[in-house]
Amino acid sequence: MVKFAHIADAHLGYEQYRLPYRAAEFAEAFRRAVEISVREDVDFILISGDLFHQSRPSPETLKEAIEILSTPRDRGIPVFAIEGNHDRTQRRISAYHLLEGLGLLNLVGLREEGVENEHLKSRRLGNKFLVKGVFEKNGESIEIHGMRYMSAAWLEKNPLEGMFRPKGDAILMLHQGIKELVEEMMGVLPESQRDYFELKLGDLPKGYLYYALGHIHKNFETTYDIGKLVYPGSLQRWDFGDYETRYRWDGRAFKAREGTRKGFYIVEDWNPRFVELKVRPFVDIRIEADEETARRELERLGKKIPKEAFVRLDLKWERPFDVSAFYSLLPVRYLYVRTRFERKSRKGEKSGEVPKVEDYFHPIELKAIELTGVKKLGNVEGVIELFLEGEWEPKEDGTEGKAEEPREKAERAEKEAKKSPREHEEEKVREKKAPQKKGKDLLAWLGGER
Ligand SMILES: [Mn+2]
Repeated sequence: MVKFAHIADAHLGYEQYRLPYRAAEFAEAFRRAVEISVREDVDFILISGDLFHQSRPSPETLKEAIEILSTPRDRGIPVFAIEGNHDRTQRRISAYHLLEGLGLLNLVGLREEGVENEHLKSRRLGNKFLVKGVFEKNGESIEIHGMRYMSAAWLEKNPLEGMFRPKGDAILMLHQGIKELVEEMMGVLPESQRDYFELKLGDLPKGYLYYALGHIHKNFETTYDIGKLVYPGSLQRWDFGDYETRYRWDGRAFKAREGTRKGFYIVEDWNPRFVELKVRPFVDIRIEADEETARRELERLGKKIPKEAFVRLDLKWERPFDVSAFYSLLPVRYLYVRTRFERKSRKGEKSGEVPKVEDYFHPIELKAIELTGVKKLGNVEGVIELFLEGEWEPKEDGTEGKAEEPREKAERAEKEAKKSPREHEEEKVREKKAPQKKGKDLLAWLGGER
């Protein structure tokens, strides 16, 4: 009877949202997964790709990986690994080779040179070597086949069935998305993980007892042919689509929905058991309501949300309102406010008539939209100028604002914006306790994106 751990997508070194402490948390999750596996006395550990977030991990990240993987090595627990799309390299030597040289893991897959040792065996395949893992215990032998992430184009030319054939009890490790399974998961896949597939289910060679997959960051398990097929998912939450809890406003109340668990697998006698890890909670909130309702309801909801949570707040209403106060309603570790304010059609308007954008916005508002656009935050300086220079007065429905010569002002602001191109598209989120920026309220009004 064999017992092993299956870990995937640890993403060591990932400073999520540019927060160094998130990289520490990704490392911590991996450390706990390995420690639990060792404590459970597994026979071996599988790492199904994306151990690192980048193909060239920093010395600090490498040091962490070495420290964590030293425990199983010192206990004589072999680790078998494949490279993922994040950490594979086009060069001959990757960080995995370095770890292998230190006796910390065994790299399975296509390699330039053959390897023959206690845990690895090779056979020629064209001008390369296909290296497989071998684990023996009490006369029982298990083969661990697999290879690193490959593109859809490569896989089309090199069908897996031609390369992998199970012999006896065998495991197949791959770091790929599979069309049918991705489609099945679609509903709750992290947002950045949609349409991630290079294979169809039928492309998988049959006859393996366990398909140890990686790449899809959501935990998922099913069966294929005679075996179990498992994606453990990433060890930490990947984005706000990968939430722990989601709240949607239905017009009267927030409806809560639980997201996916985070963790890895311990497989005993070919039966996978999920081991949940307590990780940083991500909460995704969406509300479409007026300012007063949104304030009241978020204040109430805020009491239910853990202080250490990362929260995305999606606000939508038909007129803009000041969202700066919302930061104090949700006293969490990290808050990202996303706003969409769209005016609905006015009363008395003939249906079927296409409304003109000029009917809804003050010229300065229009210019502001043009300046900022989507993700053009570098122009925010220009927008601030635009508003701070006065004469700005919100335009009530159907009435004109009092701004004089808005076009000239807008043009001047645009020039200002071009003079000071700043780093944009990043730091869209204001972290709790971050220094308050000048013009904060205005920016919050404009999109809450800083
Ligand atoms: Mn990954």
